[in-house]
Amino acid sequence: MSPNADPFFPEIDQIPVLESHDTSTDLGFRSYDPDREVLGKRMEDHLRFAVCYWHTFCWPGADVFGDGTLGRPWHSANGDAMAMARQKLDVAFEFFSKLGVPFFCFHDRDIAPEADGYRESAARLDEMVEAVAGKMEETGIRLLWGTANLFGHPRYAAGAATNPDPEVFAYAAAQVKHALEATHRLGGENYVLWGGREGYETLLNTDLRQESLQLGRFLALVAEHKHKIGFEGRLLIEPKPFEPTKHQYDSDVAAIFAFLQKFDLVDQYKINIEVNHATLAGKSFQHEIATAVAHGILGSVDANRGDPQNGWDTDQFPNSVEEMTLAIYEILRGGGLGSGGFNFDARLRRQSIDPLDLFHAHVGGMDTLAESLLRAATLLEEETLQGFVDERYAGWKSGLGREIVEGKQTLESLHAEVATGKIDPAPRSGRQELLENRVNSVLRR
Ligand code: XUL
Ligand code: CO
Repeated sequence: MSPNADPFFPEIDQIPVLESHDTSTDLGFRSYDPDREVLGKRMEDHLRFAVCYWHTFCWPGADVFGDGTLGRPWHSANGDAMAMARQKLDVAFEFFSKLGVPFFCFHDRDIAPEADGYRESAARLDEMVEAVAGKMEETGIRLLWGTANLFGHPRYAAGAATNPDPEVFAYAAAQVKHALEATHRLGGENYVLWGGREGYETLLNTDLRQESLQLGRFLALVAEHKHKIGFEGRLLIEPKPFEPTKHQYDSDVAAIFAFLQKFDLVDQYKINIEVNHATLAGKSFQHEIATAVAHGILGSVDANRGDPQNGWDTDQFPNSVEEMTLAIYEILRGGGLGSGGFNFDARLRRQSIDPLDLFHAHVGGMDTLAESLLRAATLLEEETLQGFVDERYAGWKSGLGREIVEGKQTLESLHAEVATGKIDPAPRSGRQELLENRVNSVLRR
């Protein structure tokens, strides 16, 4: 905190690591222990937790039917915008430190409010980036990723890179150049592009082919600039199928992979997968992770959840060990998140107005993911599933299977072999129920 700032969370010193059955306080970790070794690596280094600046400190608790409920002092309508940004920064770093997370994430506009005109907005960002750098140095907290808000201002109503107006493309390019450089200045480990309004509301006024070319060009320019400035972090694209637009171009992992291939960008981008965006796309989070792992493009995770009865982005904190275990199992099998992490892109419910609710929410999310990591490690160590899968695909490792994938067989040669009568495959059980029981037995331990 700034030397004179009063703590915003005076009741909290540091969230303690407790024994798993300790019920003496609600605000303690029962599964998360940063130093605990899991598969030869510290828990903190597996999970690499990050708090998101936007939901946690910028969102006032408003929805389309009502005003903000959270009443944070820095949300006041008549305060000086930069003074409030500095107060928010103090509170944010107090929170990160007391919670004990190693990382945070931000949009340019989260840390520095937009002013009248580009130059003044950019100057505000520069000023706040230096203030953030000071806080990072003071606390040792690092930046998991930075990003640019290309969806809030009315100029982006019809998209940023995919806007029908090239001047909006130019404005977005300027903003991303600056946010990427700010991320670089702060030692960010990744830079995220979520396609905020890159999509359409109606096909009646939309040229899909043109917008796709624009998006391809934009992503190429960002990759080019990353190399030019020597930013060694990874570029990540975050899929979401709809909301705010009716259809978003980066709808899911498979759609982005196809897009990256078309524009020859597969080596430049990885994916930031958000749990509830997978749900909205009609996929499980496990599916999205497994698809990214299969294509070698898994980057990072935005951890939250939706509500099974609601079709919108409720951004609730994760609380299902069952769901997260299977996803983390896929992450571990794929070799982990590398320089990615678990960012809590999650917000409180509108009625959770006590500042301490922020701690309850994050502690619950961190414990859920830590417990899931432990269960996933067991699935891996005990080969609960892998042995069966290996055996199921063993035919592809040698003989006929290997010849097929290595291109040594043709339709004609395969036809000839089948016609001899030597090939007559017998169906085998997929054993789904048995495997589900095995997973449940690990979850119940
Ligand atoms: C929106 C969303 C964003 C991105 C960053 O649904 O998830 O907050 O994570 O722009
Ligand atoms: Co997100």
